[in-house]
Amino acid sequence: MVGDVMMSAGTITVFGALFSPFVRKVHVVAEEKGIAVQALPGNGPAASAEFLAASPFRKIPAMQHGDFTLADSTAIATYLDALQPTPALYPAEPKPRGRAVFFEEFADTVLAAAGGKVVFNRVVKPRLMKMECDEDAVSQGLAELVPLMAWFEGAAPETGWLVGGAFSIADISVASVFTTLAYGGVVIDAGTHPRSAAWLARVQERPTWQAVAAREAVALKGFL
Ligand SMILES: N[C@@H](CCC(=O)N[C@@H](CS)C(=O)NCC(=O)O)C(=O)O
Repeated sequence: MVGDVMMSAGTITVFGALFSPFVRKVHVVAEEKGIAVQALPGNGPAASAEFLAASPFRKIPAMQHGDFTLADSTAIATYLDALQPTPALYPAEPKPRGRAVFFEEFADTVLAAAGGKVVFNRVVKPRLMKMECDEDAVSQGLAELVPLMAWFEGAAPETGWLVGGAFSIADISVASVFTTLAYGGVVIDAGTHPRSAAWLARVQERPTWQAVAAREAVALKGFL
């Protein structure tokens, strides 16, 4: 929830643009938990002292909660899950918990790295940096995505969520990377990847996701 709706955890400040899968992940986690978010810009020539204090390596997202600061989406999601335990987004049982973190890592490392080559070159470079798209890098990213998306199609559930029957950080993390990939023209083909496409639609239909998507549309107006 955004704005003046005060919950028990109070308001957190999240630095960074919602275009980033890692920033979106943190916003959705907060939304699921009813934690109010103040969204502020992250890195750049005019980076604030507050952002720099929260993010030692100038990466987004970073977070401030009172006098506590933290960087990295997984660290922030873990913090928020402990701060506001319901609904739990990291399963408590050992096997689903491990599996959920595995999906989170899949999203944040291999999937984001491959997809990032496409999105960075097709969107960030031309629109933000006024640089030319490197088509070779795009082709490499697209080629790397093929086996990853094939694997994910086998892992995606026919119904419900990725891990243990409950919506979790696994769903948020992977869906957030696919959402950013769509900005770069990488859209899951429902014909060849029906389970993945249906699962992504389920995630993106959630009211919490929709709330963040509405803020994202406003924040990115004029950029995309
Ligand atoms: N593992 C980090 C990754 C953060 C990250 O790489 N963010 C990118 C934006 S998507 C960034 O800040 N890039 C700017 C840079 O590398 O200087 C997380 O989950 O938060």
